[in-house]
Amino acid sequence: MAAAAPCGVAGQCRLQLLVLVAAAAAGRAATAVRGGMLYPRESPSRELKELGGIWSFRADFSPGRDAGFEQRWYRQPLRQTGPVVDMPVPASFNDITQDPHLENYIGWVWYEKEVLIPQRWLQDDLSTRVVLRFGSAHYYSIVWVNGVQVVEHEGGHLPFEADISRIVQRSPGVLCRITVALNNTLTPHTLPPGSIQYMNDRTRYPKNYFVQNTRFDFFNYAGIHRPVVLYTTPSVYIDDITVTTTSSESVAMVRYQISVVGSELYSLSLSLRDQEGKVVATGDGPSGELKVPNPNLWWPYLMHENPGYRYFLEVKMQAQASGVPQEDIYTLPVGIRTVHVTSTQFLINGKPFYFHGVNKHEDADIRGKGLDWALIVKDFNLLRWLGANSFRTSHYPYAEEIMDLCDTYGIVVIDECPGVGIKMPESFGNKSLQHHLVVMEELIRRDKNRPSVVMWSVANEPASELPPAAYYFKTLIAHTKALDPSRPVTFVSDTNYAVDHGAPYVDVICVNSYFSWYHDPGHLEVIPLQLTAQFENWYKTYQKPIIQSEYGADSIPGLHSDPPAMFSEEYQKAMLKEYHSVFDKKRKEYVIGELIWNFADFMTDQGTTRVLGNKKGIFTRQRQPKSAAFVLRERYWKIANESSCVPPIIKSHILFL
Ligand code: BDP
Repeated sequence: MAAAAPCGVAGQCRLQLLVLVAAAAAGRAATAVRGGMLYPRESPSRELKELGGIWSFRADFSPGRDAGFEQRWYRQPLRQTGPVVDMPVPASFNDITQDPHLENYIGWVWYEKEVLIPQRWLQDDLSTRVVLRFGSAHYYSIVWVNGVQVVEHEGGHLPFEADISRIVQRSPGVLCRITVALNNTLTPHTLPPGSIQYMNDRTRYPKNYFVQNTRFDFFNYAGIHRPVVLYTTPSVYIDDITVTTTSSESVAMVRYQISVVGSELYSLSLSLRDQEGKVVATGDGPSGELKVPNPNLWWPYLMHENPGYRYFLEVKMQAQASGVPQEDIYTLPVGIRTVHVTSTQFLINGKPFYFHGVNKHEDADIRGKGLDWALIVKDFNLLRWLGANSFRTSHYPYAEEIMDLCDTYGIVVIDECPGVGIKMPESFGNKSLQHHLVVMEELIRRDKNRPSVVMWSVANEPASELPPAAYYFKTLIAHTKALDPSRPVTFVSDTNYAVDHGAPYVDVICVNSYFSWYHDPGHLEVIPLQLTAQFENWYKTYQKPIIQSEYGADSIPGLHSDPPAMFSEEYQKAMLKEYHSVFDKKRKEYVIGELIWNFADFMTDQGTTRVLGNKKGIFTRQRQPKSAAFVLRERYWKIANESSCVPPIIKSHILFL
């Protein structure tokens, strides 16, 4: 990625400084994440207003990318500061215009939307709390409402919000102006990390030329990627709910913990309803246990005829605030399931679970990483057509809307944080680690109640052979387990088993390998030997179950070659089959899963090994199947049907789908 930065040395410094100063400040403020991050849902006490659509947009092309701050663009309508363009939200900004400078832009961009706050939200003198929430924005965000800064957040892929009640109360009836400054610069201490490289050789580069270097293999799309909403709660409100579940054959326990903000004087009542709306358990108080007789467990797709069963926990809070009665109601979907790991198995509800699934990306033409309902539903239909029961959120947390559908359909998730491309030694220092801990806190706060999430992944392919990786992963994994003792933790490794300093701390070994692709290219015949040795070495060293968390080959749809040659559809198929024959031997022992790289082709930086992106998808970027998709489909359905847990009815789904 390259961008001309027409600025002097001072300007160059300012560009980096803005990010670094802001990031450091956020790190200090947020070492422990405060408050809950409940997904905004309407209820009798809560209203919701979506702010998606067209926003005003301006990239700051000034020398130091800092004109917006110097001229305080947030103080006035953005259009009065200079030329603006229309920008869709949610979407990445990169591919929306015809301007190549914007596609590869690095630095601050500005978004703005004017919204009318419903009169009734302002009528009751602050007993209605108005919250502005961003599902995610990449990477560093500062938000103002009517010129007043309300929140600052580091990191894409995770939500953040601000209570804006006081600001909107001040000017009822007037359009409320939301301004967002967003910076996509990645530094050695961001997640993912990156570095800005200034090209100072004036014989080869124009003045002030710099590039953003990264060590990950997807395009660093930026923008307001997920829904922006305004929602209300009473001023005394349900801030957070945590549930964990245990079960035996005839009874399940749903343990809960609830935090309320705004008053010490409140009462809580809970009722758990089944899918028919029947109350199956009730409770009260901020913590306790609900006993569910004859529970319907949450089962993965293809493991049960009714996968993804969820109960609904209605939490009702009643309080007095300044003598005025207040009531807040929030309903949380709850799946009852357990997860256990042994030295050879991954158990869901006590039954062995084999991950036959995919790795994905949030990626599509035009919208980049922006949330798109049509794409989301299409992808779930393709996953189910394929017979995939799981995916890893490679390489960052996916939208909450996607996670909801995983819960609903029973698609099992390995939930990965944006710890991808951690290769530089300085990215293993304390500053990076502190931020990584905060990111795990934010991720767990967001996804802790999701039955689909069965394991956390704290990183993908870090340089775990470096000595500081030992302390880094020991601390990171211990922190993750302390935050959520109910789920196993892993990270995904491509380091040699003998020198991996992080592997001692994981519950499940996740290994990526590209035999006959990046190593011994074209030599499919080496796969059985090398893959068998890979599994045996890891198992001998750690006695932990293993997931093949990535394997794959690029193929250009329509490119054919027999005998198979690299980049043809035949080669991709042949490579999969060689891997599968080893999986079939080792899954009888301790291999507990296989996740293809990748579900669909996706965009990357330009490079000599990428042809308009990474082509290891079994579907094209437009979601059309390559030949490999049919190989995988046959295999996944066969595995599902062989499993003793699958009742015959599942078989008929093959015809249906
Ligand atoms: C793996 C990375 C993944 C890449 C893939 C590839 O984890 O992000 O896209 O290789 O090169 O090493 O296709």
